Amino acid sequence: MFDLFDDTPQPDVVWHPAWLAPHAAADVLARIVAETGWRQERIRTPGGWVDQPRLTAWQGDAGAIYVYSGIRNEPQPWTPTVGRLRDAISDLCGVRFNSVLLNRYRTGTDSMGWHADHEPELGPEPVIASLSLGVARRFDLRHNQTGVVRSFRLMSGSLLVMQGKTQSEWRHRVPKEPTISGERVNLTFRVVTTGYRK
Ligand SMILES: O=C(O)CCC(=O)C(=O)O
Ligand SMILES: [Mn+2]
Repeated sequence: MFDLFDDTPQPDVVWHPAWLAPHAAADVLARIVAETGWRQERIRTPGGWVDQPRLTAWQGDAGAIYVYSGIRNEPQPWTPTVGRLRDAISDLCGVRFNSVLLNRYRTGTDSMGWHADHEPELGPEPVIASLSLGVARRFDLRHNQTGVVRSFRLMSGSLLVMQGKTQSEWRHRVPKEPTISGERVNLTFRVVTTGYRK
């Protein structure tokens, strides 16, 4: 509920908790799991190379190359289901998304650590639309300056649009929840400047 006297920081997000109905979200999840070319990427840590704790895929328009954590992502072509979601979510947001990162959290022990999506090819105030499918997981946003944390429970079919200074002034993560056994797939639709990376 809005509190007129609460001046603690709030991230610039728009949340649609039930953008897709549960049955539609389940149908979309099954299609995306089957259509996608999932990859197990490895990342360098102080202790050596390790598997990322999730599977990923990058789809987009030709030339929408995205580099993060030292991984160069050449886009795979849009699959039919993801292309339809891109069109609907682009209409909703008034932004023509040209790429999407798919993350597949196989169980509650798959996760994503604190980070911001602030690579230069995303521009200074990116609009990133995050669609969740499958088991509900916690999503935390932490304000860089104050440490204030805002938590969401991202349910199947929910759409969280991050915009404005959400990437420059906040970090976000999907923490491990070892008691959860179900699978979750998340899609973050993005606009990357094409031609930025060769
Ligand atoms: O799985 C999520 O909800 C977040 C994914 C995310 O932060 C990302 O893809 O950059
Ligand atoms: Mn992110």
